[in-house]
This record gives sequence, C-alpha cells and structure tokens, in this order.
Amino acid sequence: DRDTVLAEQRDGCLFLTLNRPDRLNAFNEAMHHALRKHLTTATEDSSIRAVLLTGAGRAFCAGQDLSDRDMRGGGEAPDLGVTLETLYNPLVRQIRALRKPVICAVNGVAAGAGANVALACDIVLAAQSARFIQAFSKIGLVPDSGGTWLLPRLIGEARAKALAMTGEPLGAETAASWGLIWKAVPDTDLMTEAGTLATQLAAGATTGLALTKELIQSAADQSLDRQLDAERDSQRQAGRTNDYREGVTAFLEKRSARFTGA
Ligand code: T3D
Repeated sequence: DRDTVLAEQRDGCLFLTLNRPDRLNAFNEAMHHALRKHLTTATEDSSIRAVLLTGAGRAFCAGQDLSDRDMRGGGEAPDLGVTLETLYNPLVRQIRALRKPVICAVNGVAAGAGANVALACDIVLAAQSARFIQAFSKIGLVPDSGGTWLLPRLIGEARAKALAMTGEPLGAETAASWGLIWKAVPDTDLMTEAGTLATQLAAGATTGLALTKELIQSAADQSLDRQLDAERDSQRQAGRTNDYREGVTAFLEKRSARFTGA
C-alpha cells in the first residue's frame, strides 16, 4: 500500500513522509515495502539528488507495529531474525548505500527501529519537542536497525548502554548536544529548515557528496593509512567531475556554482 509513505518530488529532492499517523507511523510490512520502493526510485532517478524523510502527524515513527506481534491468543512468537533480515536490515543498508544525501526531519517521537532508522540517515534534524527512545528493552528486545553499531560510535559506550538498557527518552536538544543528531530546531521551523537543507544539497555536487558519505561511513573500520588512500582515490574521482570544474570556475568568477550532479 503506497499510501503508507507519501512521496513528492520537487527541486531535485524526493520528500518522503511516513504516513500511518494513528499508529504513530509504526512500521508494518506495507510501509516497509513502500519506503524501500521510493528509496529505489531515489537511487535510480538521476533527477533526484537528495531525499528528505519525515513523519505525518505528531510522531516520526514508533518502530515496529506491535499490533502485528499480538501473541495474546497463545500463538507462536514470530521469528524476528527473519523480519530483521528481510525488512529492517535491507532498509538501513539501502539508506546507507544511497549515493545521495538522506536528510531526516524528526518531527516527533522516534522510538525503537523508528529512532535507529532516523539515525541511519546522513543528516538528522529534530523538532525541539521530539524524543528518541530505544524502546526495545521495554519489550525484551535488543536495539536493532543498526542501533548497537551507531549509538556507541555517535555518543560513546556509556551513553549508548544507558539509553539502550533503560529505554529512557532523550530530548532533541540533549541528542544534539551529545552528537547523536545534527541539530534541534524549534518545532515550527523544522520542515522549512529541513526542506531548505535538502534542496540546497540537491543542488550540490552530487558525486562529491556521495563520495564524502562513503568515506565517512567507511572510516570507522579503517586505519588512518587506508583512509588516506581512500581519500586519494575519491578525490581523484571527484576531481574528474564537471561539478569540480564548475566549482573552481565559479569561485574564480566570484559567482555561485551551478552544479549539475555530473
Ligand atoms: O518485530 C520485529 O519485527 C522486530 C523489530 C523490532 C523493531 C522495533 O521497533 S521494536 C520496538 C517497537 N516500538 C515500541 O516498543 C514503541 C511502542 N510505543 C511507545 O512506547 C509509545 O507509543 C511512544 C513512546 C512511542 C509514544 O507514546 P505516547 O504516549 O506519545 O503515545 P501512545 O498513546 O502510546 O500511542 C498513540 C497510539 O499509537 C496508541 O494507539 P491508540 O491507543 O490511540 O489506539 C498506541 O497504541 C499506538 N502506537 C504507538 N506505538 C505503536 C502503536 N501501535 C502499534 N505499534 C507501535 N509501535
């Protein structure tokens, strides 16, 4: 059901809105499939040069829809390894592999996988009233969707463990001051600010931005020596783009660059 994610393309940007507001945009299979489909469009369509992800209504996303996990009738617990392997993991991999900036505008509560899918995006802005909740411990689960990898890298092991084990909500301003997200903005400014950022990045040097994303993502697993080699290779590639030529020319001509993404 594609209505579970609203999509609009403008100014080189694909604006995606998780759209199950009465369930706080919790993930069901339909929403997973719709989101993946839109991200595939973003990957393949060269006229899309940035993606902005947000949620409809008062929440960003409450993670897995737990009404699809109702075992009160005594039914078997589902194999959650399968749902991670087939739904959540491919989604996180797709966001990280997308060679275009993915901006997340966290408009309200982001809980469970909803929090970690947000954190998997490249630049995360949050409304000041938004909260990030590693809700998994409250239902006996472990953080997923990359949470156990991202959290200690972003905020250190001490804070990662405490957030994951207590399931306590973390306000947007604290999240920003800890380095979990890019910034917290007044609620009323969130969508304007995130939209401006997304369209600005969509008008950027797309190949250079893609290479930057890849370099920063791979850095955590590399030695400085190997990272220097990777920077050399990426810079060589970036230096061969028309956008590099245009960027230098625009600087010398004291005008704004007109990047085409090529
Ligand atoms: O299962 C697998 O495949 C494995 C993968 C797991 C990934 C995960 O994400 S596990 C974690 C799942 N998520 C949660 O445990 C969070 C559950 N929700 C909450 O803790 C709270 O709703 C929030 C803290 C997010 C927000 O609280 P609040 O007080 O602002 O809102 P509320 O009243 O709790 O929720 C409003 C409605 O949304 C309510 O429905 P109602 O009573 O109005 O009909 C509530 O049941 C519904 N809702 C909220 N979260 C979910 C949900 N319905 C289904 N699933 C949800 N996750």
